Amino acid sequence: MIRNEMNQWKHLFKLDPEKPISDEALEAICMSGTDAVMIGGSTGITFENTVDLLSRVRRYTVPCVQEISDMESIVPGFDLYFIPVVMNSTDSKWITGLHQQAVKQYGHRIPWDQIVTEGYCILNPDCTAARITDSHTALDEKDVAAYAKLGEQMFHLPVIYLEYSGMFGDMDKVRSAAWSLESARLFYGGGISNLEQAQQALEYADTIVVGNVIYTNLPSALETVRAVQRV
Ligand code: 1GP
Repeated sequence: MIRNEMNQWKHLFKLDPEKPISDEALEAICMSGTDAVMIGGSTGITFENTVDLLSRVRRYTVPCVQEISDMESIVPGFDLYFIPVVMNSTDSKWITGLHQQAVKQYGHRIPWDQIVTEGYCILNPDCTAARITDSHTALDEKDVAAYAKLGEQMFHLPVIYLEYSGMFGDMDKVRSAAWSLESARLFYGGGISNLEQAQQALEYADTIVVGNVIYTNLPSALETVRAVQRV
């Protein structure tokens, strides 16, 4: 079952439906050997651009998951739905607020066996996600480790996601999160733009998420997959 397979995933490409991608580039991403393609982003996500990208990715056999940032853009037909809970947001809307509204509205139709809740800890103060969620990003290694442990042990979240979107992060913080976890998977995303950075992040993270470099340097993006083929 795909949920169990997810526990083996080491590499994800994250595609932003707002950003154009050619058929050739999309084919290269989907055929790259990545474990799954995640579709999502912080701004400009609509039902239309999400369903369009999903249908293009479905030409290939690679698993495809949606990371939901907005209730209006939820599209049926993904393999899994990743729901961020932003643990270090100062606004409860991003911790349980929107989630409660979604359950209230769609509760009877939510495919719970396809839902994967991610305990986000956003660490790049300049990224869009940090600004939108008003996250408290001035965190040291112990803070990050405590968030990771809290997410795993108190909320039983299956995934802890250290988000540095747009910059390559502090690997000491990734290590401290990794060491504090027992069973949750540790996702790392942010600024991975070449094979070496992918390898560095994989020293501690279980799964790396590669996003922006797809749009700025496709060959380098594709090279990051080699990091998991060696591990
Ligand atoms: C963004 O964590 C992902 O949500 C990946 O970050 O776009 O910086 O690769 P980049």
